[in-house]
Amino acid sequence: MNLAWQQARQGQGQTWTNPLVGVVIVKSGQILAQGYHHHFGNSHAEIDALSQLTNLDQAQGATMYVTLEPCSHTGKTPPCARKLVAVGLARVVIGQLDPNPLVAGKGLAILQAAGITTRVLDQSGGLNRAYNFFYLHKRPLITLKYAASLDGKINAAGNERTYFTGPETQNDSQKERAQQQAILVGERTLEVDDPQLTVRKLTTDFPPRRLVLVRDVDQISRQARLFQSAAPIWFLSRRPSQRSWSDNVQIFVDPQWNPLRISQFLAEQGIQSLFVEGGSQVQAHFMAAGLVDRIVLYLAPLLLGGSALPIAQGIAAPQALKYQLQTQQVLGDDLKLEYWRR
Ligand code: AOF
Ligand code: ZN
Repeated sequence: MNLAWQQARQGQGQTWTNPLVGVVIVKSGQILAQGYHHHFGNSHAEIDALSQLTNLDQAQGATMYVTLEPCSHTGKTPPCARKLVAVGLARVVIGQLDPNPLVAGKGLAILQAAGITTRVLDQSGGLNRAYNFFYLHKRPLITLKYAASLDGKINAAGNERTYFTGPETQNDSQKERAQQQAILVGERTLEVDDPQLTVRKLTTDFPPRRLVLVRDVDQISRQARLFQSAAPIWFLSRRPSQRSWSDNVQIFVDPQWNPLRISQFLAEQGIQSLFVEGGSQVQAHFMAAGLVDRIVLYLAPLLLGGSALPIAQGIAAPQALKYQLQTQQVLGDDLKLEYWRR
């Protein structure tokens, strides 16, 4: 299964809302074939591995290690579980069951009904965290990212963009961004930072949707650097637009956009992960709504002091919310701390 997880990881960044899946086929102590899900819409991992065999007869009596329960549905491709039965596998070891209701146990049932020996390990290998979260909670996994000083401030006062973390942190936050299906900023961040919200050194065919929460989308400057890239932009506007926009821009109107509505909206769009980048007001609202599942905190070695803004200024969470430290990492002079909701 370790090898199958390694296979699966090769699809990183290319499977979009589909899961990373890897497969190893073994017979008489020998690896016959390996495979993985390469790209959204392409063959599933099981079919990729079977296609490596010189002759499908080799699969007769073999064992397949597959990181995710084989599918039972006809989607972009035919059901894998039926194919595994047809080629005569003797045994299938499954990393985790598929939480997607299209499959959810039905793939396993097909294998069992055909007399194939099965075993489910209930282990994900750390893969597909957003995918699993999405189907379990029916909403995207929400990560809040911010950089703070030692006195818990997030930026210097005023209307200027402040950069107090080092290049290693900048690099890492690019990597974090690349793994998200949607990233969100508020209107003020758009004005003050003028971010592009793109993934530089792009290694994915599926850049995150760039979401901007605005009062009135028609007030947004056309000169914003956001418009320099063709990656999708979704404006969440309280007011409808009277203007025309380029093809990569979509406008979603709701007079009462708030974290819960944003989360529900993204769930309807099938978006499994959201990265809330700023500013402090938007982040504070997500905290207050209890909608922060994961926090990425970059701690920089300085005191900003004075009138700098503290984290979550002005809005308190309704009760204390507990998080658990998952990883810690030194990034140059900064420290990265990753927390998950308990
Ligand atoms: C994948 N790759 O290797 C496996 C998947 O839209 P479809 O037809 O590609 O089906 C996507 C679903 O198929 C996915 O949510 C999961 O339930 C199942 N298994 N999907 O993209 C794979 N094994
Ligand atoms: Zn499949």
